[in-house]
Formats: sequence, structure tokens, C-alpha cells
Amino acid sequence: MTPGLETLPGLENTTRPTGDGLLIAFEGLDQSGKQTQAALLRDRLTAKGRASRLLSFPDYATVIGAEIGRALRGERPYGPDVMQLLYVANRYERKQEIVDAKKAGTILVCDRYLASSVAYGEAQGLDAAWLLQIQKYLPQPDVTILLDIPPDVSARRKSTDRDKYERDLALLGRVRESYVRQAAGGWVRIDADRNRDAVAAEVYAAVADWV
Ligand code: ATM
Repeated sequence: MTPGLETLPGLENTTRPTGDGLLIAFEGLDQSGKQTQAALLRDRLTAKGRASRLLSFPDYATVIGAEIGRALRGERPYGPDVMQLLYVANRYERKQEIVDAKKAGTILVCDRYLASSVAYGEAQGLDAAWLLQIQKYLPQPDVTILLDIPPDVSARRKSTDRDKYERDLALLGRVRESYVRQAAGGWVRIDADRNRDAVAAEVYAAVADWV
């Protein structure tokens, strides 16, 4: 085991940095409740007196994030590989800040992180190993929580204003498959086709020993 790391009970293949902050990533399809659950968890941690912060990717406020926004609005012709390279670069733009916040003991609660590139990229024919390789110098999440919903639930929860990914149910099915495959490697997987409070209780129970 890496010195300074201890194995987390109940979560295989995961380790907790002692005396350090934490990076908790929420993953899932659009409308799975990531943003809501990330905010609820952050509020609960704050109420407990823990320093915690929300992060969200893509971060549309950076130079690369603005370019991602243009591409998602159909103003750029990028293929899936360029798109994922942009999403990955967008996370590297915030890398030092994440490293510093973790070192300072902050719990970072993140709405999408590196596994989104694997899931959406793999669903579009990209190589999952490559997508992980190019992200290996990013801080790795300590806990990843999959808020699992089927594509039809995602579609039902948002019937208007859907972007081109959100309209493609077959693609969303492949995204979910990738998430489920990745989750088998030691993530927390939660049935998110339930009410907000039930999901929040399960999220908190899953991380309670860490925070
Ligand atoms: P948000 O809706 O969470 O802002 O993300 C925009 C899209 O970017 C989303 N598509 N849909 N639905 C998922 C996609 N995405 C990736 O493909 N890779 C990534 O690394 C991230 C962070 C998002």
C-alpha cells in the first residue's frame, strides 16, 4: 500500500489519504440529480463544520470551457476525440487549485469528473484506456458515486431543451453501460430513480465514514 494511505472499509480498490482533503465525484446521466446531490452533500458537510466546496465540469468559465460551450451549441465542428480532449484539458486547467484545496484539507464535491470522459467517450467509440491515460496526472477521485438512472428516466425528467447527446437514447444507453462497468471497480452505485431525500440519505451513508 502507498505510505500514508489507508484502505477504506467497504470500498474495494479505494484508499483514503490520511489528514488530507477528499475529492468526491458524482457521475451519471443528465437529470440523474448530480448537481442537487452534490449541493446537498456540500451543505451537510458545511453544517458539520467541514471545509467543503462544490466543483462542476465542464467548467464553462475558463477559456477552454467557453470553447466547449460553443461546441455544445453546435458552433464548432469537433469530433468526439477533440471534444474529450477539451473536457480533459478543462479539468487540467483547474488541477493546481484542486491539489491545493485537497492539501488544505478541503472536501471537494464534484459534479462530473474524469469518468465522464470515459463514459461519453467510450459511448462514442473512443478507447477507454486512452481516456484514462491522458487523465492520470489529474488528482484522482477518492470516492466516485454513480447516480444511476436509465436513459428513459433522463428523457422523462427533461423533455424540452435537450442537447444533441440528451436526445440520443441509444448513446445514453451506452454511456450508462460504461458507467456501470466503471462502477464495478469500486465506486458507490446508487439507484437514483427515487426521491431526492432518499438518494441524499444513501449518499451520506456511503461517505459518512470518510467525512
Ligand atoms: P453538463 O450537461 O453536465 O454541463 O455536460 C455537458 C455535456 O458534456 C454532457 N452531455 N450530456 N448530456 C456530458 C458531456 N461531458 C463529456 O462528454 N465529458 C466530460 O468529461 C464532461 C465533464 C462532460
